[in-house]
Amino acid sequence: MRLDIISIFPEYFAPLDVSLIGKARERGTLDVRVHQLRDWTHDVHKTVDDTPYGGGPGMVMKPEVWGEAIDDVIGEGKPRMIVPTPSGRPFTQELAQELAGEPWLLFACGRYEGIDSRVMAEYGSRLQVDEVSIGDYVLAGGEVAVLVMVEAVGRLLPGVLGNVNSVTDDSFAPGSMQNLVEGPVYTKPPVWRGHEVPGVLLSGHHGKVARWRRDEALRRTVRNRPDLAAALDPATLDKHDRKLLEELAFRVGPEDVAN
Ligand code: 6GU
Repeated sequence: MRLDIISIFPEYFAPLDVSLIGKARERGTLDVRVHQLRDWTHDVHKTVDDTPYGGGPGMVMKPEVWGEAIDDVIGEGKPRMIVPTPSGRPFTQELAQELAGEPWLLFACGRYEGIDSRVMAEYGSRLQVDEVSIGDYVLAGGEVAVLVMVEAVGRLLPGVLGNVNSVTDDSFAPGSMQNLVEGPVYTKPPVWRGHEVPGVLLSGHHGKVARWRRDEALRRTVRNRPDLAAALDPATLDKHDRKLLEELAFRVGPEDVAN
């Protein structure tokens, strides 16, 4: 997969040299190219922004420099273009899976109040363009959001993760324990500072271990993600699940307020 990233802070992407993504780049699984937007300015100050039409706070990134940069980076090619912005569609595991199936992604990182909207209109008529948000909070720029997306997408590429199962076990992966977050995990030693590993995990009884893990996943989902718990499909719950949810004073059903 080829990834192009255009930003006024290319240094932000140094982490892509390390860990799983760095290894994938060394192997050639990932071809990551980071570009300095200011290389496409023509003035001595390398200006990339200007005041917003209609007034208001902050600055808007100028369309001309973005147009020249994107034209040069893509040439005759047609990458899928991702524009990180807090006003975008939510970045989810489903979108990560979809992006992992693309041969070429172009990330256009805005700073300030965003990029002149005509840039998205222009390329939206030639490429698939998605404005994407990584969550309900505001970052100073799209760079960190792009790091998040590249890591989430990169680990899904064939051969990037050592263990194929670590992808299918993901909390939000299709076919994992649907709509449940994962429960706690333990390794040796069996007792640490007086805290014991739950005995069932040492029992060697696979059925009991699986049941315990599901119980813990349900507990944690109710406690930390009442939104996911409220959306549980009753058809995916067995009698044991229902009993546990009852004990947690959690009712499944449309009328119920979370918790
Ligand atoms: Cl993608 N960009 C910025 N600047 N802030 C965000 C975001 C993106 N997603 C959530 N907050």
